[in-house]
Amino acid sequence: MTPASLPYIPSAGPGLPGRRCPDVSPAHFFTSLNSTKVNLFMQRLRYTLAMADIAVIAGSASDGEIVSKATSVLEEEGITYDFQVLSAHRNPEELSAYVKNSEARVFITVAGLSAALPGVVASLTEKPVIGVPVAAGTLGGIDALLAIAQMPRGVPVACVGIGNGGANAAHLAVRILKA
Ligand code: AIR
Repeated sequence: MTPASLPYIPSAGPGLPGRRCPDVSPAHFFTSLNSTKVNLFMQRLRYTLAMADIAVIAGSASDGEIVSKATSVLEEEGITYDFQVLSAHRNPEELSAYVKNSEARVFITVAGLSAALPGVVASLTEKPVIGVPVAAGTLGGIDALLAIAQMPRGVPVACVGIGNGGANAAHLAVRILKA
């Protein structure tokens, strides 16, 4: 797709240029702008959305397939959730702010490779954290599984399986909510 063939998005306010963007969703539009005001707005919006019972966080948009296995179960069960893509390695500050301000009662965290996300979330909250390993690289998800399961004492993460992990994470979260 050439830039000229992309949809044109008009300026969001004074000083912000209009631009051509491959993804016209509001979330992508706002995050793609490097403006303190807009980022602040996004941060507030995230906190508002964080009023859901469950927070689902993925390390990357590329984890979407596994995330949807979890969110499908939550939707079937009628459980409210908020979904964010926040990497422990790429967005540590945003992740910390989001977790600390979240009203969610359980966190479902999805990551592949050197999957620090579940452990980092568990270090930021005392609420239950479920980690879902993703088969993202050459090691078939074993790397993520071990990173999620081998947590130091006092920082627990409930680790589900590589294959059916997305769905089971949601089922476990629902059981925790009902306990
Ligand atoms: N990841 C992202 N930040 C830290 C890690 N470990 C994981 C994502 C994804 C994989 O790395 O959760 O499973 C590849 O991410 P990407 O964005 O390169 O496709």
